[in-house]
Amino acid sequence: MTNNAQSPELTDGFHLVIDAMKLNGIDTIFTVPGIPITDFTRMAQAAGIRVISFRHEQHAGNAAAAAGFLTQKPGICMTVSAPGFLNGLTALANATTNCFPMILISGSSEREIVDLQQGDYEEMDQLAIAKPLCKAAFRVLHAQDIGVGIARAIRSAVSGRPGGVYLDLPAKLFGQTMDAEAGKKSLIEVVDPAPRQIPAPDAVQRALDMLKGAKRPLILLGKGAAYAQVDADIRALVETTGIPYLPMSMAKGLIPDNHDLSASAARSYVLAEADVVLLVGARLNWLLSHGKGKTWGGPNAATRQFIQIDIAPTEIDSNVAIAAPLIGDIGSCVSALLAGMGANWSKPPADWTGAITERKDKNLAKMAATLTLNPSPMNFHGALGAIRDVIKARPDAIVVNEGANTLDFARSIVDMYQPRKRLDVGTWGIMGIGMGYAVAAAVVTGKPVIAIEGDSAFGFSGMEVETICRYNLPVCVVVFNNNGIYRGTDVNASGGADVAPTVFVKGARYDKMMEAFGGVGVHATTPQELTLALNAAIASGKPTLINAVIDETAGTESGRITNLNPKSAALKK
Ligand code: ADP
Ligand code: TPW
Ligand code: MG
Repeated sequence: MTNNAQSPELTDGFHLVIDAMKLNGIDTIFTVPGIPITDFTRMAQAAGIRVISFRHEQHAGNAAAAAGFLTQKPGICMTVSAPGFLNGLTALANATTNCFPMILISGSSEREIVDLQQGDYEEMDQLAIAKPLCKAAFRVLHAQDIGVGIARAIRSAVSGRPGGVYLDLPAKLFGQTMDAEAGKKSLIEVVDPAPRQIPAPDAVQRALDMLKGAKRPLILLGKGAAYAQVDADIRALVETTGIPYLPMSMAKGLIPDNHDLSASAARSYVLAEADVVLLVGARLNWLLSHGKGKTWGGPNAATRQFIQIDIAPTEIDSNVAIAAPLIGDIGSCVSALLAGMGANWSKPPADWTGAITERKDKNLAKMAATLTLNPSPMNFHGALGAIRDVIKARPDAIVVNEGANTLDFARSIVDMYQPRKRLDVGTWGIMGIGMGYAVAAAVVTGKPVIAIEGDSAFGFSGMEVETICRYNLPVCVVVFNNNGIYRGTDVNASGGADVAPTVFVKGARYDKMMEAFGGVGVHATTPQELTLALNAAIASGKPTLINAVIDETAGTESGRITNLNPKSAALKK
């Protein structure tokens, strides 16, 4: 037990929280200090916890969420009361939406004053506000309950479907003292925080029977499958069955994207044609067109059957009927399927796999031709072709990706070869995750990080380049600078002096932002310059920002989700 509270026989709230964290293997905190947690961050650092201090709580929160996804341990974000708490809340809600385990711990003002609305410093009923936006929310009022509070927060974050948890710690709690020995006894080391959930044998058999009867089977891998860290079994499932698979964007690399059975380059074909679809840790939400409509049309639309592996039973039938739900943790479900398959599982009919290969080859050839065009000014393909080759040579590098065109093109052009190497805007398509995710990826893995950022997307978290420089993290940010949101060519329809809402300062030099804090800034106008700078950044491990100048006419409105833009009824007439 840390023992520098007021008296050798006493401990206090500060130290109990720190000791509870250490007891549970929490070694990093992402934070912005201030009343009432400033001393906490100092003491945590003194006690050997890594404290990464940000410039804005949203990015500290995003870092915690990414750390949770990468490690299966809840990422910890710690903030001050009211405004700091609210800044962290977007990240907490986003983590919950994406099923990433994190804990937002916020200091709060005095309950007696808050509840009577007497106007305390940073007064806010934080617990009530957090509750609907996360998986669970707790408040600890007494020092002797800190152990229970931390244990419940950890369990809630990582067990079952992972998600965000809010833990409210009033300022007064930190200074509360209690007997050191009793304090030590009050702490809980969480045993088996994310218990395995074994699927029922009849559910396994139902899934196997359905898969066996399939003529045009397809496996869809989602980020739940990446999170589960059972990479070898998932690869064995695909290879043993010989079933073509599609990775959702954060499941890219779980099996190398250049694998024979990857159907990514024939995506629309396989979604339309498949007769039995096995979902592994992927939800049938908007990213999969809700499992219906044009995307899922084709001759088998009426009879298509879904098998869904998920840890959350209520996910089943959320959009379409699921014929074979398989409820359990992905590791247990996949190994049960493998065990049930036996040695002579017959591979899918050759007309199915052959038709996919044919389309793949055609689309890949088309893509290769586009990538070699190299127009000037540089377009998305030129720049991403360069990044694609660098990643191929450094498959251990982690890619962070946000933007619209910058996101959609990078997802299809930049192949991934290892699991959990791609972090992006996820379920919400949220902008602003860039620098937070990049910091977390660098801190928890020590691997090179390449953040592929639209110029708009980068702006949401751009100030954190100072954080990247301060901790000297091996992060290379590539800003795809096309002078605006989607493109830089919109005009103000009124003819007034203001530029259009989607247009930024032309020819901005984002590279200077990194230079301002001692990092390396590069202005790149060709794929060759980009390749050189990126390789240098990876070799040196120095914080780098490459301002990649992209043709401002090259992008399309909303990237690939133009169809989700509401149309003006007046203009349609
Ligand atoms: P994607 O966006 O890649 O399609 P989603 O976030 O929509 O992925 O889906 C992830 C799913 O994985 C969630 O429904 C979640 O409940 C599930 N999941 C997460 N971890 C596990 C696990 N260890 N075992 C089983 N299911 C899991
Ligand atoms: C929190 C809306 C979606 S994509 C985008 C915005 C503002 C930026 C696109 O421009 P960018 O990319 O990054 O320059 P590119 O290559 O197409 O030019 N606020 C939040 N989340 C979202 N999704 C938005 C706004 C949006
Ligand atoms: Mg842009």
